[in-house]
Amino acid sequence: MNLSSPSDSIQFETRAIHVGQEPDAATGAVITPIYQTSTYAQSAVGEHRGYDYSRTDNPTRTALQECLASLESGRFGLAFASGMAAISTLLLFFKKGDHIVVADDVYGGTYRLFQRVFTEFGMEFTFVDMTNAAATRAAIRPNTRLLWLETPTNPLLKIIDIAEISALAHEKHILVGVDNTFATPYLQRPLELGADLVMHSTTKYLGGHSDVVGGAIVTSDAPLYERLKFLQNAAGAVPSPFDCWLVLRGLKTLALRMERHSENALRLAQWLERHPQVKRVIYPGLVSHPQHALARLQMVSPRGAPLYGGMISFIAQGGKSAAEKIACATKLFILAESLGGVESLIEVPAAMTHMSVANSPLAVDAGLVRLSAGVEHVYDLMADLDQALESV
Ligand code: P1T
Repeated sequence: MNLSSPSDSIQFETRAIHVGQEPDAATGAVITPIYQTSTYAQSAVGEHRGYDYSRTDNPTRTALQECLASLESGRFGLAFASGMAAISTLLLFFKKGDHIVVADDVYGGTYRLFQRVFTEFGMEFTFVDMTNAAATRAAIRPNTRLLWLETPTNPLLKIIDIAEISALAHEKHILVGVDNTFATPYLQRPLELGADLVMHSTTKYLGGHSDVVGGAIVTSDAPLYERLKFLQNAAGAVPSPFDCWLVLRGLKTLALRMERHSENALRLAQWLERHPQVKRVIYPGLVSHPQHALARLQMVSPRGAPLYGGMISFIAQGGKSAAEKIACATKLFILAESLGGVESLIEVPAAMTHMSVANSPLAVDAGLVRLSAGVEHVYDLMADLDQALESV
């Protein structure tokens, strides 16, 4: 059975466990081995079995790339050493004078890479509220080559209409890239909605256990893939075989975890919205979220149910000092950067993950608290947040 084509009739959960992961041909090992090798024996000069050097290709990485491509309904996957390595490699596809329109709420490291590294090479970036299609259209210039967005965005959880943005970009032959880290392909498949490429920090939900740093790009555009594959090898920001194996292991339970992350987050968000110490809760699954109607349509699991993911942001009564006190007072929610692991995390973006947008138009409210709802029992998570909120 060839499981590597996205058109296969087998379902998402099954593909997560089997695509690219046939039992090992040499030994029958059910789990893809960690091919911890830098190089491969050649039978004659230039004659090998598809692998000549592990920066170029490695069988554990191949398995991961095929599985990721299938889950994102794409033809080609590429794995990288981190989410930032994936974005950096993508930016090498462009050149001096090219213009990129970026959503005005993105991970702080993405903003830093664009504004403080690639502008130095003569590339231009405009940040715009992509929930507004007219504003996005107005930001496009003759030299615009890419529209780049996250949805839900980090950390404000805005929902951007991928189909609408893709349609307006394609009128002008501009590529659309979606950082699908927060939603994961279990909740949202941007390529099916018209995007040209999908990117992930596999560090987050795809790995799922806070024990690996990685990144990925998936596309169905063959020329784009060929160039990115060339750049993956040329620039060399590749993941280790062990790191690929950890992400592969995470993928097997992605569907189960995303169901529970989403269930816990929705219940926590609804509960927080009624809490007297909380001023405002931002969660796409709440009816009060400005793009809730869009989220209901765009964030749909392969089982057909809207699911809104595990990320919640809220503003506490009492602003910055209250936010920092709450983040230090939780016991189960661990105060840490990152997200998407089975354990719940809490952080204050303005002082942590989004320090690099301080004093920019993208600056985040200092009173904003971001939660990554894990898969613990929701009552324990509520009790923990309650005691932290009450302590302020
Ligand atoms: O950390 P790394 O694997 O390099 O991925 C960067 C990245 C890219 N895109 C999004 C949407 C992200 O959230 C991240 C990393 N974010 C955090 C570490 C964080 O706590 O938000």
